[in-house]
Amino acid sequence: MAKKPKLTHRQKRQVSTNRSKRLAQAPIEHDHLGVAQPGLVVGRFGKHANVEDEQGVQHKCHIRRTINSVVCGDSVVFCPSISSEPRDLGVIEIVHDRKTVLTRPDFYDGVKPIAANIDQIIIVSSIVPTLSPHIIDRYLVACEDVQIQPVIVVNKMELLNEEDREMVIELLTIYHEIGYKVLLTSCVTGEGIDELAKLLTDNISVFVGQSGVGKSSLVNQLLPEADEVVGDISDNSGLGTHTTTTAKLLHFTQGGDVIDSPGVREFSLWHLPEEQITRGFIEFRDYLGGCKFRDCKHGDDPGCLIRAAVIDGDIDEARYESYHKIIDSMDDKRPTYSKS
Ligand SMILES: Nc1nc2c(ncn2[C@@H]2O[C@H](COP(=O)(O)OP(=O)(O)O)[C@@H](O)[C@H]2O)c(=O)[nH]1
Ligand SMILES: [Mg+2]
Ligand SMILES: [Zn+2]
Repeated sequence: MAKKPKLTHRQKRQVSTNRSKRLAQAPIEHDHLGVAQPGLVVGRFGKHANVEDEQGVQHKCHIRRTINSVVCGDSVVFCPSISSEPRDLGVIEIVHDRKTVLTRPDFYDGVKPIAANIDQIIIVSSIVPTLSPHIIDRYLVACEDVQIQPVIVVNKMELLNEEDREMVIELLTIYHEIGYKVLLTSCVTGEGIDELAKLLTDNISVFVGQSGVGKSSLVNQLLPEADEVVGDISDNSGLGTHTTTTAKLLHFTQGGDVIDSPGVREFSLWHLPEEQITRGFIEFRDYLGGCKFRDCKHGDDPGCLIRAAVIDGDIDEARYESYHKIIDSMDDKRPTYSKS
């Protein structure tokens, strides 16, 4: 495939202006539309979206073509269809500014939004085969980048004996110390489920984590329609996940919402610049700007404050190693593109 020519900002603006002018001239069908009202986007598929009104009723809607993007979690103004004809849809008129936005890197379009107004990201890990703090660290960096509060959940805890349990708790102490919420859960014994439910109440959350750690199982415990997410698009099918971002927002029984989609689960950090990864280790922030050299890599560079803090025991050594492992892996993770 030919490489897409890069448009300048001026060119992009021109295209956008022309498009808006053309669409403004297009006739708008109003006959079947009711009064404009607030709504929440709970489903997104193809050119349509499902919007929930304040009574909890869902309306299938078109999206005004002048609107840049609509994703699950968006707060909108929409006109429902008042016609009895099923093919007459409502229309989303306005998308309110987003508090937060979860994005996905896309080669053609840069960074694409996949979900909006998320309050917290539940990072789920499991103690089988082994707990990987490094994977938790990767997710934490991504959460810090989008500035959404993370919660660390370690699931399948009932599989551990007392001794191993102590070890896992010890391993997680560092996360607690640097300010993160940590929750131990089990879908088998119910450990931590009430606490998790409390954290989810009044928030829009997303669950991320590797396949098999128990994300669906945890979500299902708290949904009124328990089989809503079971048998969902396979986490590891790898099929179509780059072309579609079908997402849905579901309500928990005790309050709070979850947004689920393959795109959300893919949420990763290969597109981040190095400085952003450094800032993603929140306990490093106190030292940033203090290293002797401006381009310090925080390795064995002379006069590195971060390394000094590790030696002094003020920064956890495992987190420091994790940081370098991420930096080292970044080049491999950027997909090679030009081959196609
Ligand atoms: N022993 C144990 N197994 C669990 C627990 N939670 C989930 N599982 C099992 O782990 C497997 C993967 O769970 P699933 O929810 O599909 O994980 P997902 O890929 O992260 O959505 C399933 O066989 C679940 O029954 C738990 O707390 N303890
Ligand atoms: Mg699942
Ligand atoms: Zn340094």
